Amino acid sequence: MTETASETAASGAAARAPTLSEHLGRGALGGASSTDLNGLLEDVADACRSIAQRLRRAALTEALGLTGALNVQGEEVQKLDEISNNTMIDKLSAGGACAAFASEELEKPTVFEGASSNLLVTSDPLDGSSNLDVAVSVGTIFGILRYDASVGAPTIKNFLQPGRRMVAAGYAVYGSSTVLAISGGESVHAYTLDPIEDEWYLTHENIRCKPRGSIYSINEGYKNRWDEGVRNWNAYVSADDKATGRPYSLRYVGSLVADAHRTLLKGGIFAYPADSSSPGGKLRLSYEACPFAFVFEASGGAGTDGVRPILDIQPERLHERTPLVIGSADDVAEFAEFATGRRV
Ligand code: P6P
Repeated sequence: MTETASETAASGAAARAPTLSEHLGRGALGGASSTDLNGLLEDVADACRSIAQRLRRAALTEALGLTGALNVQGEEVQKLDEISNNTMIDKLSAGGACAAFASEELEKPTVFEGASSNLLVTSDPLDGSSNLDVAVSVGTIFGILRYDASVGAPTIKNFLQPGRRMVAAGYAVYGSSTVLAISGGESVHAYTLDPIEDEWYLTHENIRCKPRGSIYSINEGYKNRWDEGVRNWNAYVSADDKATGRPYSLRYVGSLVADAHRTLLKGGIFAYPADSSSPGGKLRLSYEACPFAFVFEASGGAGTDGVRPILDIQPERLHERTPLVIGSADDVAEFAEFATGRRV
């Protein structure tokens, strides 16, 4: 006989958390919930589950190191970048819920012929891969858009939509545990992969980013490249002033997903500003900045290019870069005051 939830609880066994699939079916995405979008997210989650498995065994299967190729950005491609990208393509193609896939690893989007879908996925399949050889947390980042399928097969132009038009976004962080965070724009939920059952279970329901934190995250090694406003902000957050909770602690993993996930859960601010060597910023607008800005705004936080909301920026090119500042709303607003010179 199947125990009721109260009987399960009475027996001392905690009621099992819902799986990702169950939670999506109960409307985890809020107003964005729909059969096709829920199905696509399950395909993305399947891809992240497979990527997690490959990462854990990479050193044992000679999957670490470089392929010897350069990607469209001119960056060296790690074997696991290629494996992760192919895993995403295979899972999205098999799922049939995605019309086309744009990726950091692909110059142009991959169109899935015959898919009866108007959903587009844009992704960095394995962000932070330069950290793989030293077993530091890395991640997968994704954003989901819709396009007008009446115009026929999607083209690169269909991806060039402001992040505000995304219908869902999220990321997986492959760290001390494997956590998948998703948002439909109204809330953010995160699921932890049970490595024994190989199943995603809800572990962080309705994540809220606190209005102000006490951690800042930036590569201070570049401070001589920053403009004056950023240097003034950096001096402010690291100054000793107990009354205003300063200095903040500095935490910088050098892996966007790890730094962003910590900022979402603990509050504070992550900044990768423009600098003299990267005048347009380093991080990519469509498949790194937009998904995180979407998630942070849905959690009550903020995401800007230092001044403007990331989600309001109209992309001109698929692999366009941008400065990125994400985190607690008050911390992000304070950064903008320094960046614009309103505070010194
Ligand atoms: P830097 C990793 O290479 C990455 O793309 C992001 O994951 C990370 O936030 C950033 O670059 C780190 O860059 O210049 O501080 O090493």
